[in-house]
Amino acid sequence: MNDNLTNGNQIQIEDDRTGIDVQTLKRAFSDNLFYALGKFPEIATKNDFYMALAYTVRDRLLRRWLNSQETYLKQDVKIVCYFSAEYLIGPQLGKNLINLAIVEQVRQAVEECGLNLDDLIEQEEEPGLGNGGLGRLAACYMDSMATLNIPAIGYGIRYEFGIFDQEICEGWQVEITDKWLRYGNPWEIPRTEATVEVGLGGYTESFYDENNRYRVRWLPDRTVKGVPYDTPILGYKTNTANTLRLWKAEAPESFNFQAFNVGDYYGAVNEKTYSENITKVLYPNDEPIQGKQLRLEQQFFFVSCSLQDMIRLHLATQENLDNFGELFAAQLNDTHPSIGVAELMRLLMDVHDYEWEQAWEITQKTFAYTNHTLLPEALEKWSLGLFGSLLPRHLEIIYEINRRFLHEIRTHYPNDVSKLSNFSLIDETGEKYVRMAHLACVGSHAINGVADLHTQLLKQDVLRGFYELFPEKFTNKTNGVTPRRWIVLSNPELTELITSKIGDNWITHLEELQQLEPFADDPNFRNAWRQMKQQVKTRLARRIEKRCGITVDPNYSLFDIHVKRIHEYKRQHLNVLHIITLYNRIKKNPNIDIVPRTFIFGGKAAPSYFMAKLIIKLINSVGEVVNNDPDVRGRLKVVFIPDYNVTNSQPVYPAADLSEQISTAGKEASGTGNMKFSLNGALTIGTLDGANVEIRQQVGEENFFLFGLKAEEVSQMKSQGYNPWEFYSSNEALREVIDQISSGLFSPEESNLFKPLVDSLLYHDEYMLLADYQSYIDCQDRVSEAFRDWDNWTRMSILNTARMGIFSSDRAIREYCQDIWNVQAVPVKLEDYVQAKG
Ligand code: 475
Repeated sequence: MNDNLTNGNQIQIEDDRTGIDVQTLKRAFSDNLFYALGKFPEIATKNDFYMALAYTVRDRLLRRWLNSQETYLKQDVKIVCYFSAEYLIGPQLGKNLINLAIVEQVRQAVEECGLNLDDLIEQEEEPGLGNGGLGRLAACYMDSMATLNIPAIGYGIRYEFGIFDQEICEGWQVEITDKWLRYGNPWEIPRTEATVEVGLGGYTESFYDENNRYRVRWLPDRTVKGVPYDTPILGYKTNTANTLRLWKAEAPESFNFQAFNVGDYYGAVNEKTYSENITKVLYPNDEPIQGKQLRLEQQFFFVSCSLQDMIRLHLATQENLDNFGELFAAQLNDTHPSIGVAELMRLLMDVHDYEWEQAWEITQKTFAYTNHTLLPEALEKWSLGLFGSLLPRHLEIIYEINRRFLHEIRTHYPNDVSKLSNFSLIDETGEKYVRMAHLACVGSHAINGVADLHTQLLKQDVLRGFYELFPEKFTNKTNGVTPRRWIVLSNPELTELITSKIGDNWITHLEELQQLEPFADDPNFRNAWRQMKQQVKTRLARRIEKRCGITVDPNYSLFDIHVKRIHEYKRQHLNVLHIITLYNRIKKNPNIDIVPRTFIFGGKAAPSYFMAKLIIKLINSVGEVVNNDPDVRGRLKVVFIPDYNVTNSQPVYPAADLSEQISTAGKEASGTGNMKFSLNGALTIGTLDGANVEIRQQVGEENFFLFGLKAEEVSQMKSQGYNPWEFYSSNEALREVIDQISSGLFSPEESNLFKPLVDSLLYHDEYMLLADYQSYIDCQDRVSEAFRDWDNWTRMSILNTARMGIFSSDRAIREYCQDIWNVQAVPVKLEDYVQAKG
């Protein structure tokens, strides 16, 4: 303890909750263990230690967090409100240590307590509040906004159960409830004082107010309370800490009392359960589920809570809402929050007395919409019946938006009635639906896709009419990922190597990775690079051994990795066709000279998506045969890593030699895993789809393995009547592979097991695997040949990392700020900010 007494007789004791020297950290850690967890070290569990450390770290970012909020409130600054039904922020401890720049002190402090920092970091249960790319993008953007000192609030849903945990039993996916809150969440603070109420159901009535103005009011038949839970999102080495505000649904007390008074105790409790259901569970589909009332309730609930919250914040410093759109930029992360357009109109008109025209101007100025998908079946729509019974007032408002909009259409296209039904916010082609993408498009001042190709296809295809009508609204914002999590935290070996050559400025200015280019020709650097790769591959190999009981060779085997949600359009099964093709070559000639490969898969299938689950089973079944065939002699290994999530993905990206990005061209909006791989020095085998196109442009054609049909060739071939059978019957190797799957070679106990998959390929092949098969195999052969030349492979690997700088989410956020949000950075002061030493 005397270590805190310094400078002779001038006594300085660092605050237990802010000091960041090793001794203070140790004391804070044991204080938290005692006072927050109520444990002596002797009886503390690993989780107690994790919690004590998490509180110790949280203490150290609270000052920044509160100062940030105070700064935003005092100055009239414009705030970005990111509206997203999903956030996949991943574990927080490691990230916060990096952003506070206190990793080494903390490592030493816990070591001196006889603990290991990496073990404690691994103890954290991540908040799996999203399905995949869309939710993870929201998390990267929150990180970048904080790092760039952009005032921001992330609004979303605090699901009690996030995305299910996946186990693999006999090769099949089994879903386990994600009880992420079981042991407590040290990062969130409930703000019950900011609770709001949300109505649902009921009816509307019109009336004349005291000024004899015609008005409408909504009389909901039930209300739900929204309680905000706040998580600080600290930027990297800056004072800005923004808020992720997630809403939990609770029953209003009044219901309980009312029912209790009439003695209906059961009814009261039932009502409570019903209300709280709204934020109970994340829908585990990465495509929308049509027609589920609870899903619409979730969307409306969090959007209404958030807009009411913004209005409250606004009116704390402003006289009225006239300049709401000047002080808030609300970004709609896909159509999931697009009901916000109607809800803001309702709040402005029915609650705050605005006239339609001014309310509409404010609404359009406030919202902007990001589209994330080209799959037509993924466009959200709600049947009028369901919509009207849950949100009667919003349906009226949507009708009025539509009436005015279609009036514009009529003037714009006077002689074309077909335009009316194409543009209408209401789909009247069969059963009637509200089209959420149309609502988002008319209610926003900006619309963007998430990669160049995706934005082009939106303009040509999915949102073509809207593009013709308002071309000025459309922009592209190619996705990006945060280098803090996806390089610094996930790949310390690479971080150190890069920094040893070019310093560490690249962590916030990722373009500076360019400075690595000259080192691609330096034999010493290449050696160091290869060793680094070997080291991280060995790390992953150990995990695989532990987790799956499969031994893989990190030294000579090419790590060929395919991780993402399981989906037919992402074509994990095309990868399987390649594995079987190689297997057949070995079986025909056991002494064949083949480049050893480890095929690593990971990803969850939506629980109701039969074909995706069958693909998981196929991967595992093929693995079972290939991994255990003595003829293979370990040259091919197939691994399925269970429960792919942010935590489990972090050791995966750094260890890849080859990144599989093989979606059918025109189907993957962008991809972000593709960026994480290439940034970590993997080479990509990919189609010209999503951001692959731009990645290839950046890294150079010669450093990218391209194959397959292009988007326009896909649609051309489709329109000419694509026949997969022709490819099957004319390609011997392909035929053999398909026949083996159908014959039960990989499912001896049930030979018909994979029939649905085979039939789908032979008779429909929606995603054109058979058309792309030969091109894929040829390209994989080029990959193998290239891998034999280790030195050149390493060179290509270095060039990939060096040229990937533009795929930082910092770059993406700067573009959103300039082109869509019109917001500026606001530096936050911290008088007693204690700089990290050394
Ligand atoms: C794209 N999720 C990627 C990524 O832009 C892209 C849909 C409905 C309900 C719940 N979740 C979803 C998505 O649509 C999604 O994740 N889309 C992905 O967004 C970020 O990189 O290509 O597929």
